[in-house]
Amino acid sequence: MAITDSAADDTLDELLRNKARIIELPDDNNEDEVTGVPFPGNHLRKNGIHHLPQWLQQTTIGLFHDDYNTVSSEALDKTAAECLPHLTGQDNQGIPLNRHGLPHLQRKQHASFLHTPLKGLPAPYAAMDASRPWLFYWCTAGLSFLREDVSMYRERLMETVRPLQNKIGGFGGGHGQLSHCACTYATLLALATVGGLDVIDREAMWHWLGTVKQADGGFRMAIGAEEDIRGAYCAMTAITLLNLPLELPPDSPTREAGLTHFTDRLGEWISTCQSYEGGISSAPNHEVHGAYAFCALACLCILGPPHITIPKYLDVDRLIRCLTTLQTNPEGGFAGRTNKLVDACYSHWVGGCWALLEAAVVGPHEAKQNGSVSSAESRLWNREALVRYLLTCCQQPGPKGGMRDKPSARPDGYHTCYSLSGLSAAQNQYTYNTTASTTDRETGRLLSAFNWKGERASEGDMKGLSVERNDVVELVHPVFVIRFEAVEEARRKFARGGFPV
Ligand code: FPP
Ligand code: K
Ligand code: ZN
Repeated sequence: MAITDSAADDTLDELLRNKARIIELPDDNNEDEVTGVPFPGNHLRKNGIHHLPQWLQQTTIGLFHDDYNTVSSEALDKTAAECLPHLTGQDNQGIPLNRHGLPHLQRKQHASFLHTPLKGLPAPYAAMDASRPWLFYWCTAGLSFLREDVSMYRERLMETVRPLQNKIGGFGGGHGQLSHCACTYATLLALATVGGLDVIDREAMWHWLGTVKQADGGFRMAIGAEEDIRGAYCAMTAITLLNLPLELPPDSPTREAGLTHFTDRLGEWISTCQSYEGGISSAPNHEVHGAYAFCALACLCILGPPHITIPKYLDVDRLIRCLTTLQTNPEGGFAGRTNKLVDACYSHWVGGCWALLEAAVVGPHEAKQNGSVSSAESRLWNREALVRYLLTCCQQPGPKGGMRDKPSARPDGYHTCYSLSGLSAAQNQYTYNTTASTTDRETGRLLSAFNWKGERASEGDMKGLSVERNDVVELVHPVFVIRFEAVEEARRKFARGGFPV
């Protein structure tokens, strides 16, 4: 006999009654008069703040949390326990509250945290020698998301990255290191942010990218290195922002396999990274991770308009279902993979997927009723929960500032940059202009990634998200993850294409 819906409901009721553990609440909690749900917000009421959202009032540690303890379940419980006092406002770490009772975004402190590494680093940072371009990107881009002026870093950054650029094209992590797609991507975005793109040898870059393109359509991270989805996204970012020719250079080994363009077999290769779970892995048959979903979606948004390329190469419903499970309960941020912990950096890697997916789902015909972040197609994810996680759990208190993975972690540039871009994704609205051209007729440049529009959070959005104007982050480009102004400058600067420009 088939299980009827009502039988399924009964089973769920039973599970909720018997198995689901209501979160451990602070001492001062009574049941809420209206819902009968234990209400972890009495201390907020004491402060005259009545607003604690429904999802947080009713939250449980996992709907199907059973009594079988594993290393993973214990780590998940420990994380929930360290976050709850912050989420409920019991512990605000001394950060001043906005009028909705959420900690303000500590703009000045986070800016100072990001300026510091750009001025010189202490010896222990030698361990990061192969990742220097990432530090440049996280700090300069993060500062720009806070509307800080970064033009004073232009000359120095140009001089610093000059020796990282190899004669054969591309950038390595440090002096004398092999050119690498990730370092090239990070250097490019940092240079775009400070206005220093002139240092890049575009023609050499084009040749080098021709040596990492593979016959199956993907890209290796470096010559002889692994082929994965990061390579595809990083390489296509460079080709598009710098307006390099889409034709493979004559010396590209891939030409022998019959390929003629960087885009050949690329969408098909990305398809092979979608797993049985619906999520995206670094390469075919690897483990799904939220960060790779962003790389795949952003790369498809470079190849063409989201409503065309995303459904063409991915099963959108199954991807949405998979990413939805990554928003964690009760923290409200995102985890990178199934059964793992919330981490602020996934506010970008997973949080950044929604604008791209929403554009894929909405398409050209169902124009949005209004641009508000509360409109129906925005409900693929809980923006309010992400904002609350970032503002309450991820801000390091005190004058040094910075943002962190979770309360027990120390702040760093990586988590500060991607917390800010995740905040921007949650607070503002990003839409794709389906009527704009997708290719430049003169140069062949792919234009889809330039067709995004950002709209700042409206008064209504801010109220819905419990933030004030000063808690809202700048518009961050949903594909290139730098400010729109920096994308626009790169578009204009290389509009003529060819070598040299
Ligand atoms: C697991 O780390 C993380 C990964 C396997 C992938 C991380 C990938 C990115 C952050 C994206 C890189 C993108 C570009 C463009 C270079 P973990 O086991 O420490 O974390 P987890 O427990 O949260 O999965
Ligand atoms: K992690
Ligand atoms: Zn992280």
